[in-house]
Parts: sequence; C-alpha cells; structure tokens
Amino acid sequence: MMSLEGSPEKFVMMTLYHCVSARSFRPLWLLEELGLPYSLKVLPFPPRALARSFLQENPLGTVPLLVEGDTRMTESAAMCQYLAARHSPDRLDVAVNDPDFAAYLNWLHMSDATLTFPQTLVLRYTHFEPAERQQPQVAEDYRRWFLARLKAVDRAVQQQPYLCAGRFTAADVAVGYALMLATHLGLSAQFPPAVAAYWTRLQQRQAFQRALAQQHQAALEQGVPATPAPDTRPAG
Ligand SMILES: N[C@@H](CCC(=O)N[C@@H](CS)C(=O)NCC(=O)O)C(=O)O
Repeated sequence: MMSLEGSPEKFVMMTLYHCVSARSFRPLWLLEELGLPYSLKVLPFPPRALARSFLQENPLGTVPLLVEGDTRMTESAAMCQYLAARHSPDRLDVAVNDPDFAAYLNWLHMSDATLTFPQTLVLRYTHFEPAERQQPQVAEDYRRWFLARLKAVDRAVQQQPYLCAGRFTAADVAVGYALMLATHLGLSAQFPPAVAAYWTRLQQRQAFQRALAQQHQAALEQGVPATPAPDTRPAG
C-alpha cells in the first residue's frame, strides 16, 4: 500500500473521466507531471449524448470528473489546485505563505473563467450547433475576447518563463490547456511571440507528451474515437 507523503493515509487509486483533449486534459497532464498512478476512463464526446450512463456519475454530463475515494470533483482548474497541493507540496503548488500565492490562484481561476470560457462560445457557435443555429458574429466577438484576455499571459511570459513563483506550477498546466484549446480552434497563429514561445515550452514537457500518448492509447483500448473533443463535429 502506498501512502501520501508523510501521512499514514491509505492509498486510493484516482479515476479520471476524460474526453480526448477536453478540459480533462488539465488533470491528466498534472497527474503525469506528478507521476501518480490513476485509472483513465475515456468517454466519447459529448458524454451526455453518447455515454448516457455517465450521467449517474456526474449529472452535469461534463468532463472532467475526478474520483478519489469519497472525493468527487468536476472543475478542472480546482483539480489542478487540489492535486498539486495534496500530492506535491512545494513542487507544483504555491504555498499560502509564498508572495506569489495570490498570483497563483488568480492564474488558476483565470485559466477557465477568462481564457477557456470564451473559446467554448466560439466552438459552440461555429461547430457544435446545427447550421441554422450557428452565430458567426458571436463566434467572432468571443474570438476577439479571448485574444484580448491573452494579453495578461503575454505580459507575464515576456518577463519570465512561467506564470508565477519563478518556476513551472499547476497554474501553467491550467493556462496551458487554454492555449491547447486555442490551437484546436485555429487561433495559435495569433498568439503574440512570447505566448507562442511559452506554448512551445509547455508542449516540450515530457509529462505533456505522455498525457497525449496516454489519452490516445486509452481511447484505442476502450473503443472510443481518438478524435480530440474540440475537433468533433455533429453528425450530418
Ligand atoms: N468549468 C468546467 C467545465 C467542464 C465542461 O464544460 N467540460 C466540457 C468539455 S471541455 C464538457 O464536458 N462538455 C460536454 C457538455 O457540455 O455536454 C471545467 O473547467 O472543468
């Protein structure tokens, strides 16, 4: 039995419910960074339509869902904070007494609320909705919204290789996923040079590469299409 560092707690295998390259890539990448054992369950996208039994696990029908014993989480940025604090104190988290603690939390929350959310509107109104419900103007407005909000990342990575604390943290994983999604949306050509270089640095990490390989292999083994969720298009 494995125990948490410095704790007599019994080891409980984590289960991550995931769709290929959806927001659940955040905890998947972080699990690989931490070298923790986990079970990966890959679902077709969107699970609410194509894996209806998943609604019993998560009534929202969304991924990620992280289960660790009685702990159940459905927010990807919170999972990054949880996994880093619980499983890698002083490595991928930022301690409460660190001068960059507030910046760290701000990046974690910004990763989804400010940098991923507008992109989901682009996806929905250019690709996921049927032709008669598509809204090119909404998509264009939120494309611009995202690129404007990216200025915060640009300013940070012009001055340092990672977002905060002078090192790679869970916040880089959370924000990195927003850049990954933007790449699927064809927006990476519009990244400012410092953001493009930062994104290249993140993709070069071995744990990032392993997370890509793991999701691909798990999808094949579990008979789920390996098409990235953001590249999925409704049938017909
Ligand atoms: N804020 C949540 C959003 C979760 C979410 O909406 N996930 C998307 C995939 S990226 C999903 O499962 N969509 C399927 C659906 O809405 O039915 C997070 O960061 O985890």
